[in-house]
Amino acid sequence: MERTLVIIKPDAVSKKYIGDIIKIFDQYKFDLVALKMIRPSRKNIEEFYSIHKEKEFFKPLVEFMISGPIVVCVWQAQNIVLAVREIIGSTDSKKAKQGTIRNLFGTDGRINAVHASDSVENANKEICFFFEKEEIIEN
Ligand code: FUP
Repeated sequence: MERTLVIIKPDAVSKKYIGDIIKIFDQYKFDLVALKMIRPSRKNIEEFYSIHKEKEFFKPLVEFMISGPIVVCVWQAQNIVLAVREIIGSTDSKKAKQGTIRNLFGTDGRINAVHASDSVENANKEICFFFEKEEIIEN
């Protein structure tokens, strides 16, 4: 069984897409095992995206991610990590396949509605980054 971290980003929260996005994952019968709405600190987001700290888009990315509340959630199912990456679509919402979450709810290469872990290894790190063990439901 795998788990993955999904972030509903500030654009999707402010546009009232939280319910639509959760419903999509529910329809796949994935299990929601943790969920909270937070206002992440600048330091938090800089650390979360530290792999991109030398990139020219780092500063605007951080500003965007702290521009409003976000929803962080953990979903569980067999082989879920790659499945969710397919369901969200490619990074740039303008290029994301039709029907993917980024295509439906995102705007461009930065304002793209959601984040999802890109590997099992990163999923485990990202889940620990946002959640204490006690906050995750053990089935
Ligand atoms: P992804 O794993 O699809 O979220 O993509 P990346 O890890 O490559 O990028 C992380 C975030 O950086 C993206 F969600 C949006 C932002 N980004 C930009 O703002 N500009 C870019 O050119 C690439 C990524």
